[in-house]
Amino acid sequence: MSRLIVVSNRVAPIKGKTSAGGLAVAVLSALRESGGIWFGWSGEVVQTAAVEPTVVKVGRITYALADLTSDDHNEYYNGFANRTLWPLFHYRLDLTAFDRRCFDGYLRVNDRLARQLVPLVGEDDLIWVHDYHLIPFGEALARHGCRAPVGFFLHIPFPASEVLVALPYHQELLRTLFAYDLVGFQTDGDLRAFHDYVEREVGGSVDPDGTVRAFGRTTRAGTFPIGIDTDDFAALPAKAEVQRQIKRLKSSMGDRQLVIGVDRLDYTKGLVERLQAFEQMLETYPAMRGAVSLLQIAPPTRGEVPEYADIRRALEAVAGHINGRFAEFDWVPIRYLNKSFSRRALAGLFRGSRVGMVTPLRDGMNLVAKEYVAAQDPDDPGVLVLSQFSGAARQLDAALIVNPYDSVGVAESLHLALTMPIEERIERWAALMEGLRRDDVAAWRNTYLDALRRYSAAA
Ligand code: ADQ
Repeated sequence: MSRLIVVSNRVAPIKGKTSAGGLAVAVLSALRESGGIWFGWSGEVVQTAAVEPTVVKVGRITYALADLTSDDHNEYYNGFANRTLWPLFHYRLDLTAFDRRCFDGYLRVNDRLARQLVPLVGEDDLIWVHDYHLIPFGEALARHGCRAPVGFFLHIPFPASEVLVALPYHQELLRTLFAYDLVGFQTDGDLRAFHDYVEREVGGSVDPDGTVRAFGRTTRAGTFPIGIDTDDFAALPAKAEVQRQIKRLKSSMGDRQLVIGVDRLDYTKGLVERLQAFEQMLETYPAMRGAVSLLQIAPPTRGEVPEYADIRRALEAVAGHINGRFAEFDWVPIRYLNKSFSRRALAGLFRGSRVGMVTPLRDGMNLVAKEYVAAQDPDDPGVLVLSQFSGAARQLDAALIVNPYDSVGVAESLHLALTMPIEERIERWAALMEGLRRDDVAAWRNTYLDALRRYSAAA
């Protein structure tokens, strides 16, 4: 089997427990199986970046880590990736910064990283590049003489053309996607948006077999929805330490019910709207006051990007307002925690919660939705309330699907979830779980890599 080289902006911690999410789990198991390299940013910001990456070998996996200078970090990471592409691809034109200097920095860093990887690439290697930080990476690899097959997977949504074309350099960016042998998206909706852009904006064409032609170049594009390690996650709540934690959680709740939300603190996750819908539920159904709390876990991320400080302030204000309005001396409606938890701890919290609220305003997939379902007790499962704007909603249609902008509708669904009879909870959960077992992370990885091998052999 060919050796795999995975390229992503960040590389999972080399030592210690993997508290990592979907991408890291998928990548690690693939690399352990076939042996290979994981290449990415070391997380270090230095004065002068080294010419060669630092290479560390652990078992069959070689980690190759490159540093960034502070200009790189500002322009590539904080700038074009997180202040332009992230908001734009999540339909937040109002938060999108347009700065040619940052785009140039993004192209420069992609070029340098690709140049650093090329000497490590062997003849039979297969390269898999991940996410929006690295769209031009494949083209940069080719520029530096790399001839290995290269695929790309976009973890976030691909926006509608009307939104995408607001980016002044959309053509310059999008033509680089055509350097890949295969471009993968999370959902059919994303793929359709890509086809639409190609056909309507740049006069390209799409063949029925998935071949896409534009800019005088050809690539293949397809849908590969990412999954979780379902059986592994489902086994976590049985562990003794998780059992103890669930007991502690339940005794802190008494006979009250818990609704849980777990997200990075990000404006795409619909956190303010979620809290407002919870408030609406307490207003519309007074019997729920004192009977249910929302546990919202949201550790801060991307602290150097100003929009993230804004969302943090907004969330604190709305949580404070709701608690001030409804709390009693022995009950608070919202428990808001700003820290991160291990996978095990999260599994315990999911298991102890009657409802999982996953209500992003836009999300490529959303793995929390899948993890919540996998962690449930098959004999007494909780209910998932899921945004129609998450990629996961395309697969998890036995959840209660909601429009996160409609606080009255979300409040009704939340109430329905909290009062749902056990037979219906079991029926919905079993349907969801069947899909999660079939379309797990191994299926995602294998389907993608098989397609990449096939298309690159045919090219
Ligand atoms: P994210 O935006 O980070 O990922 P998501 O898929 O929900 O969103 O989460 C990724 C992982 O982080 C999950 O495994 C989750 O358990 C973990 N996580 C989230 N909040 C946490 C917390 N408070 N403490 C500990 N762990 C936490 C991007 C895209 C998504 C896409 C994924 C994978 O934005 O749409 O699903 O990549 O493709």
